[in-house]
Amino acid sequence: MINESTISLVMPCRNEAKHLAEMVADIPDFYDEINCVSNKSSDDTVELGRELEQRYPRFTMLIDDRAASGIGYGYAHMTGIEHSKSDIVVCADSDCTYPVEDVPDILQTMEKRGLRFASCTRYPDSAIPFTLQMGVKVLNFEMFLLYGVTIHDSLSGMWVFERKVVPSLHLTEGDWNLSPQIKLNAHKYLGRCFGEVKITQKTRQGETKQSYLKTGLGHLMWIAKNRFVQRKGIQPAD
Ligand SMILES: Nc1nc2c(ncn2[C@@H]2O[C@H](COP(=O)(O)OP(=O)(O)O)[C@@H](O)[C@H]2O)c(=O)[nH]1
Ligand SMILES: [Mg+2]
Repeated sequence: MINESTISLVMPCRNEAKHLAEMVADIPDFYDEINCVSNKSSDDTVELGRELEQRYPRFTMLIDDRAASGIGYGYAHMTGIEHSKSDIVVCADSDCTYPVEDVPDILQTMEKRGLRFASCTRYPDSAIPFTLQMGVKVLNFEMFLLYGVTIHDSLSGMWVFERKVVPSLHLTEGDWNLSPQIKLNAHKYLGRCFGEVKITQKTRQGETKQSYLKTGLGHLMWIAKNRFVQRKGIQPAD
């Protein structure tokens, strides 16, 4: 798969100027395209992105400043995915935490297991703070109870998938809830072609800007509410 396929990287980005140049310089050559999408950055992220576009022909700085209650993580992803032209799309934060260099191995695992969408699970990982692990476990359990899906990392922000499955993902959530939505929809519409692949998380560069408690409660509500939303007339993709 890796030999024949082209690969796009999608990076949602808000105020990551301090380490963005370093991160982009380290992105392996097997990525044909890098779509970094700034959402309401108030530091030099966008200006730096313009410089990186001059330096690296495969790099594009996109801007999507839409936000839902101040958050635009989902909008940034949707815009990056929409602009991706490769066979394979890889989504990962712009904070150096996700091992984007491991994608060849991930693709091999996907091929062996017949997956078209892989959510990259960070768990089990004892290095992740206990309270964060507990929060994720609660959401994993909620997903199991309400959707029958067994998942180890309901909030992973790294996904690898065939671009052909994008219409099956039915992405609509502009805020943090795009993260549970993409997994639940991949499970719902792709069935056995959806699965998790283990990764090892790295140290974050720069500070997280989110409140885990507030975001976690938002996810808890959204996952429950989404269970009862009727989707009429939606057909799975080929
Ligand atoms: N905080 C925040 N980050 C955003 C937003 N839109 C895009 N991002 C990017 O989304 C990624 C995830 O945010 P992060 O702070 O790393 O959250 P965490 O991984 O849960 O700690 C990062 O690459 C951010 O730069 C947004 O609306 N708010
Ligand atoms: Mg992150």
